[in-house]
Amino acid sequence: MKRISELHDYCRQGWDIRYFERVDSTNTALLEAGRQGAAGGLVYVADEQTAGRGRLDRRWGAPPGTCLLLSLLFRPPEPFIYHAPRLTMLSGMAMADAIDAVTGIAVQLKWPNDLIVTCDGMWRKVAGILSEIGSAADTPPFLVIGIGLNVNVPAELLPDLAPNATSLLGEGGRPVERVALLDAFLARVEAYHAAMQAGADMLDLWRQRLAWMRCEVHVHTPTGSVTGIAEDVDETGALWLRLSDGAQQSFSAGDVSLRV
Ligand code: BT5
Repeated sequence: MKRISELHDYCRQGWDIRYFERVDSTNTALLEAGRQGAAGGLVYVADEQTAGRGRLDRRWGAPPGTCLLLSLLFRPPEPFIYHAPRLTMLSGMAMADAIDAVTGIAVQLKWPNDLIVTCDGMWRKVAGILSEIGSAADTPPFLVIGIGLNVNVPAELLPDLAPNATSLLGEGGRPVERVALLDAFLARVEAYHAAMQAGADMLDLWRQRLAWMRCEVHVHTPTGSVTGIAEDVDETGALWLRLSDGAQQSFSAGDVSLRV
């Protein structure tokens, strides 16, 4: 299998793509680059992360040379609170589209930032997104969106990642060229970005594509779990549940599972 670091001749207009054979975390490194003043459009891609991170300081694992591990730096225009959640939303949609285009595997978005494969009410996680805001003195905040996609992780290594982890190899039965996924992903990010600038609201598109809307779900948070009907998502990306007593409750973070 070709290692991404051997494909440093891949480039795409409008993006400044840098490759790491090994890095602690593409998000951590890109946040630092952003603080040092790096321009939007900088992309870090790694073959291996020694300290890959999920949300809430959770670990993100990836056997070296098997996954797409990347982070994008955005410097959105004002208002930041409008653009930042939408850039995260469009990145998830772009990766789901890229997977479909390159492999034909149907991937769904699961609130807030997971890409999953579903079958008979069961789900398996193929990718996760970590969106982080960076700042430096006297400059507007910037956004780093990191995605870890399990591409060619062999089935026997998946349980080491998480009990419900899957990979494109595991789903489709054949290895997938990571650079083809990267190229398709960046093309879709560009297309969504152009649509957004032309007035399309990524929130509407994202809302339509989220799994389990109008289903009964559990939302697990560090302070406990709440059960309700997943009714909507709002401007900030928060999930709104309708509880059994008719009240509504919103969640800006948490993990969702389907009530079975
Ligand atoms: C996420 O967090 O899903 C966001 C993951 C973002 C990773 C990318 S890789 C490039 C960039 N650089 C970084 O350092 N991070 C980003 P969360 O929803 O908190 O999921 C973390 C949980 O998923 C862990 O607690 C495990 O249970 C599980 N997990 C860890 N590695 C996994 C994998 N490769 N596939 C599926 N599940 C995994």
